[in-house]
Amino acid sequence: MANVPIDIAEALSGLPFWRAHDGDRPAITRSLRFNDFNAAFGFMSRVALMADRMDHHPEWSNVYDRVEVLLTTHDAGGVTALDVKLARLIDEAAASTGAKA
Ligand code: H2B
Repeated sequence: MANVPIDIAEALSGLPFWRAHDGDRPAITRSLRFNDFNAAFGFMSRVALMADRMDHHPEWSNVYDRVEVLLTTHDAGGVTALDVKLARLIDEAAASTGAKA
């Protein structure tokens, strides 16, 4: 079952661009920077379509060329395989949209 919390360190072991959220709840985060707003928003548009198809949605924010992403599974109260799957898709979208970090 995909909706069961997993160990965050284990989840992060296969996700070199991600780190543990330093906050009040279990989550993983990635900070990204792009060439400009157009690239950042293009990335967000791609991810939005994938996330909605998965019915699994990021918490994120954008300031010009930067995007901050936080993934957690609200229903499960932790990080699950769904977050790892979405993180991988985000990494692919980031690479193909010219993410710098
Ligand atoms: N996204 C995330 N990140 N966690 C959830 O628990 C979640 C979601 N639940 N997207 C979904 C939608 C749920 O609220 C709907 C009703 O399926």
